[in-house]
Parts: sequence; C-alpha cells; structure tokens
Amino acid sequence: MSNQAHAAPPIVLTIAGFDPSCGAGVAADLKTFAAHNCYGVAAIAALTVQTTQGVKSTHITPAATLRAQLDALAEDVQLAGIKIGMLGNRGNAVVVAEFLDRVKCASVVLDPVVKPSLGGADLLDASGLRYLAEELLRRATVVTPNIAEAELLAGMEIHDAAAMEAAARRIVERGARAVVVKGGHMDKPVDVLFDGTEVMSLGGEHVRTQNTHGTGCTFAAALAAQLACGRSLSESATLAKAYVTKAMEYGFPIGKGPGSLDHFYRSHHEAPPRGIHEVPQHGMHPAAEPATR
Ligand code: PXL
Repeated sequence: MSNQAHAAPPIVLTIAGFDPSCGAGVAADLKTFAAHNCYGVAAIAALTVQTTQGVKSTHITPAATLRAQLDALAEDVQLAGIKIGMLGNRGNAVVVAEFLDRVKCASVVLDPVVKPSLGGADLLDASGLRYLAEELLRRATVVTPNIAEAELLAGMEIHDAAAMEAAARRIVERGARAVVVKGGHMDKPVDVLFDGTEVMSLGGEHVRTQNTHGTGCTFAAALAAQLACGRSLSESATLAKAYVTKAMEYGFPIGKGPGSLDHFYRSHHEAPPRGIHEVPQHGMHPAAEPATR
C-alpha cells in the first residue's frame, strides 16, 4: 500500500433531495461530479419516495439538520463549487441563503426545482419559491430554470425562443447574475444563456430517447463541476449541455418509467478497453497497478 499523498480534485457540494432510483437529485449530481473528475459531497435537503415512474412523497429534512450538515462540511473541506437543487420548503431555502453568505463560494449553480417533470409531489412549497426568487436568486452565480420554472420566475408565458430570451432578461432584472433557460421541452431544444450583458444560444437537437430521468439535475451538476474547474460560464454551459446530450444518447432503462442517463458514457463507450490499447509495463495484474493521477 502506498502512503504517498495525492492532491485532491476540486470538491463540489450538492444541496438537494435524494431519489432512491438514483436518476435525479443527489445521486445524479454525485455521478456527474465523479464523471468530471471532481470529488462530490452532499447535504440532503429532503428524502423522496420515488421510482422511475414519479415522486410518490417527499420528506423534508428539518432546517436545523440541513444547517448542521452544511456547517460540518464547510468546517472540514474547501468547497470549489456548490450546486443547489430540491430544497423542499422555505425553511431550507433560508438555511441555504445564510450558508452562502457564510462560505462565500465563487461558483454557485442554483437549479430552481419546483415540480418533478413526471408529476407528483411538489419539490418546493409556494413560500419557498417566493424566497428563492427574492433571496437565493441573487446569491447564485447562475440559475438554471427549465421553461416551466422560467415562467414562474419571470412571471410570463414562454412559447418560443424570443420569449425565452425575454424571460432570461427578466430573471436577471429580478436579481440573478446570470441565467440559462433550458429549452429541452421546446420544438428546438436550444438553451438561452444571459449573463446580464450578452445573450448566447446553446444549440442542440432532440435526442430520441425515453431515458431522460434527471437531465435537469445532471445539467446543473455538470455546470457546477465545470465552473469549479475554473472554466468560464459560457464554456461551462456549452460543455454541460454536450455532456447531458451524450449521457442521454447512451441512457438505458432501469425500471418501468423513463430510464437513466449514462453518466459514465465516456468510460463505458469512449475509452479504449484496458488490455487492448494499454499494456501494463510492470507485469502485475492490472488490478494491482499503482494508482496514478
Ligand atoms: O429534476 C428535479 C428533481 C430534483 N431533485 C429531486 C428530484 C427531482 C425530480 O424528480 O426527485 C430529488
């Protein structure tokens, strides 16, 4: 056993809900961080009972317990980035705003999760949504609503690309530093990035797949990982969209509802199989190779 110390990868925190089917929420975030060579840590804001077929119930973590998880983590490790997903209620949204004020992390992605896309129990209560819009929005580096969430945050209906841009501008007027309005549910799945100065369209084609569970969480987590690695917002958003698209293309069914993304498509489908292109030089079994980074 080697006792040499390796440098830690960037540590990225997700504050979100747990989905036992592991398609969405904290599990999707941690897989995404790992796929980006980041070390993921997590504070659980809610436990959901859900399958690939939908959210059956939610059990929100008491605010004091969420605060204790966050404070214990921040006291122990240096956070390179934070991704915020399902919070459940206003009490937990307040805990997160106060935490962001204390830790002053440079990269914070806020995914304003309100309803599960498959239907079922709400993931944030009405007063929590108001608090998110008034207080959390302006504490984030970037906020990543889908169309339904952008309609709520901007207070307008969105039916086309022009309305997506108008909503993005309104969300920034209402306090966000930057926003990506995700157009995955539109005829053309183009995302609109607005950073207060420039509007950028992130192009895309529809992936014909049923395996879409957790795409929103995965996009926000990939964005957080890229920002934590020091990339610019536009580059991070472009790379995050490309990652989600590929992970969807390689998705697979795991149950009766929409299937999982393949968060590790790069190693499953794009890396050369070990033993064919890479011959260990030391004569040991490959599993006994010393770790390298
Ligand atoms: O995709 C939104 C989302 C976020 N977080 C959790 C979820 C869901 C959707 O189901 O379950 C825990």
